Amino acid sequence: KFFKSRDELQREVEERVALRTVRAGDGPFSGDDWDAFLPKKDLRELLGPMKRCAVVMSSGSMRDSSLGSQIDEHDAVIRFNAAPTKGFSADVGNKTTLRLINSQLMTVEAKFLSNPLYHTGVLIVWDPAPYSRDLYAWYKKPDFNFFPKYKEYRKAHPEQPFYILSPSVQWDLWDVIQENSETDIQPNPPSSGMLGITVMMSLCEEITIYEFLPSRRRSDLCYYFKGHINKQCTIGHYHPLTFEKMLIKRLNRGHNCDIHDFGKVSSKSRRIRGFRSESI
Ligand code: NCC
Repeated sequence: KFFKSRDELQREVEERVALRTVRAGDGPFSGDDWDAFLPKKDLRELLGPMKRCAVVMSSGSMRDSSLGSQIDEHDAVIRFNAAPTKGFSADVGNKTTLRLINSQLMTVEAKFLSNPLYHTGVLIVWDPAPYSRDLYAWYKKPDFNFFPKYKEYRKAHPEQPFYILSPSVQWDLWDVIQENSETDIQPNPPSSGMLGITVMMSLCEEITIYEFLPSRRRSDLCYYFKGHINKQCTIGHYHPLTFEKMLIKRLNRGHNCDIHDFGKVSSKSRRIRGFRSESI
């Protein structure tokens, strides 16, 4: 299994990890309020097939990268959690098309509803739901109960598209990572960064991932926007981050020197042309 070619591995990710978001009427997500709050359009319909997309990690090694203008040239940019652009655009760009956040941030961040950082682009939230992918079990006991906050946010910002990622995405992806790793990985969901890569693989023809595989700027600095030092941010602790990164290394279509110089990995989607016809 470790001798799979890049194309075989990519096909596996693309075929096994479908981009699904919670739709009104899915299991317990029914009734008037969910009907009103959950987006009607699916994500691919909303954003249309996009050509070149950038995935910008929150890594400390983005600092002093001067990658901002290169990132902004992409048709779409995804960022994670509380990663800002304001004050850091020379390194990380200005454009935010999507922001993938975890349910912990939503429940813990006091200013989540009012902080303008979250008001740009399409929001997607995910929660470390049970491996069973059982929507009823998850609904009763989410890891962080973000459901009330989600509804509040939708009421306050009805125009902003805000999706909930289906738990099948994270666990289908986890299965692929585990099956393609030499050792047992931790039974926790993939990081937001890895989930965002998979989301963009489903939406875009080409993706460029910045500072997931760290460049020569690598240090123990956790984030480009904060001073704290913690090497686990880069190698992982709760999330199977090291194994995610090994998988992404195997999917890279770019040159190794682009990883070294810019922390840059590129991938082309094989399935995107015309989008697959089945529903997501
Ligand atoms: O740290 P976090 O992620 O917000 O980072 C987003 C994604 O960027 C990649 N990354 C980040 C730092 C770094 N040095 N190297 C990297 O490769 C990772 O892919 C990461 O997913 C998360 O995945 O949701 C995480 O969220 C934080 C935290 O909850 C949020 O920032 C909200 O404040 C978690 N930290 C803690 O819980 C303390 C982190 O473990 C994972």
